[in-house]
Amino acid sequence: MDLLNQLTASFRDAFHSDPLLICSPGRVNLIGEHTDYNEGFVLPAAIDKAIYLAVGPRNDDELHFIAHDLNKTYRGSLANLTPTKTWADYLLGVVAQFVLNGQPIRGFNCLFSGTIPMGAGLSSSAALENGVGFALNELFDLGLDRLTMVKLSQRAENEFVGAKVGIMDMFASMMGKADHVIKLDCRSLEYTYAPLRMDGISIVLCDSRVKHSLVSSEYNTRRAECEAGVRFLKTFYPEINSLRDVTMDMLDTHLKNAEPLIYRRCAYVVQENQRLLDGVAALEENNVATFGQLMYGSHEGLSQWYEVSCPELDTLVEIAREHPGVLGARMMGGGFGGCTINLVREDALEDFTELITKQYKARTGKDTYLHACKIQNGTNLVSKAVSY
Ligand code: GAF
Repeated sequence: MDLLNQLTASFRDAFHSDPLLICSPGRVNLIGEHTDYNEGFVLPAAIDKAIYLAVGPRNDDELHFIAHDLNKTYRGSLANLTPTKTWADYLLGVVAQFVLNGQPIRGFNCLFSGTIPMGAGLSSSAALENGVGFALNELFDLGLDRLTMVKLSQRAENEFVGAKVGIMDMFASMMGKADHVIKLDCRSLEYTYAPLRMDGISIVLCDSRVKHSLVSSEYNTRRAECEAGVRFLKTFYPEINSLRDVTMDMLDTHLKNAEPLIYRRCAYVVQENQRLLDGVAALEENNVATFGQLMYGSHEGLSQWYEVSCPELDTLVEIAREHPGVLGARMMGGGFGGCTINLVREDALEDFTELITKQYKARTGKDTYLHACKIQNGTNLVSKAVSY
C-alpha cells in the first residue's frame, strides 16, 4: 500500500471518517545561507520529500494528533495551548498562532507521516508547520493567502517552539514551484521564480548523519554577532539597518581591526549575498560551472568565516571536490550536521555515489546516505493541482 492509502486507512481506523490529504514538502537551498535573518537573499526550492497530513474537522474544541512514524499520539484542547517540548509543539504552535491571530478555528484530527529524512536539515519542522496551517485554512475555510500562512508558521517556530529561525524554510516549503528556484528578498519578501535549467545535472544531498548539539545555541550566537556588527557600524553609518546595507569597504575600514571575530561573521554574510546575486546571474546564462564554484565559495565561508560547519560536512565537500563530475557542493541549512547539497553530472552519478560512500566511511568512520531530489510545488492539497 502506498503512503497516502496507508494514511487514509489509518485515519479512518482512528477517527471513523474520511480525511483531507495535504502534502507539505521539505526544502533545499542552492546558495544564500544564514542570510535570511540578515535581511539578505536566499535561493531555496521545495523538494519531492514531504510530510503528508490526513486531517478532518471535529465538532468540539479537541485536538487529536497522531505521529504515524513515531507511533505517538497527542490529545489536547484549544483551551490549553501550552508547549509540551515534544513533536506536538510543531502542530500546537501553529494552532496557537491561528488563535492569537483571531482565526475562527475549532478542534481537528490530524495524522501525519513523511518521506523527509529526519535530522537531515531538510526542514521537516517547517513542512509540518505549513501543513498544519494549510489544513486549518482548508478545514475552516479561512481564506488566508500563502504568505500569511508562512508568517504564522515562522511565528509558531519562533515563539512556541522557541527556535529563532528566519523565514526561508517556511517560505520555500509553502511557495515552492516545480522546476524553479525561488529568489527571495528576505527584507521586502518580494520573490521571483527562476527556472532551474540544469540539463544532465542532478541535485544530490549527502547526509552526514550527524547533528551536533551546538546547532541551536550557535545559531542564536551567530544572529547576535551579526546584530552586534550592525550596532557597531551604525555609529559610523546611522542609515544602516542590517547587514544587507553593509559593504566590504565599511567592514574593512571600521570592523576588521576593532572586532576581528565580528568582522569575519559579517564579512561572510556580505559576501554570501553577493555570491547569491552572482549565482542567479550565472544561472540566467545557464552557466552551472560558475554557479558550482560559487557554491564551493559559500561552503568555505560557512566553514572558515562563519564557523557553522563541522568536520563531517567539510569532509563531504572535500570528497565532492575531488570528483570531476561534481560542479559544486556545500553544506546546507543551519549547519553543525545535516546534508551537503551537490550538483552532479548524471553520467557521473554512479561513480560519485561509490566514491563518496567509500571515502566518507574511510575518512570519518561514518556512513553517508545519498538522496537525489527533484524540485516540486509547495504545500498543497494532494488531490488538487497547484496554480499561481
Ligand atoms: C535554518 C533556519 F531555519 C533558516 O531560517 C536559515 O537561517 C538557515 O538555517 C540558514 O540559512 O535552516
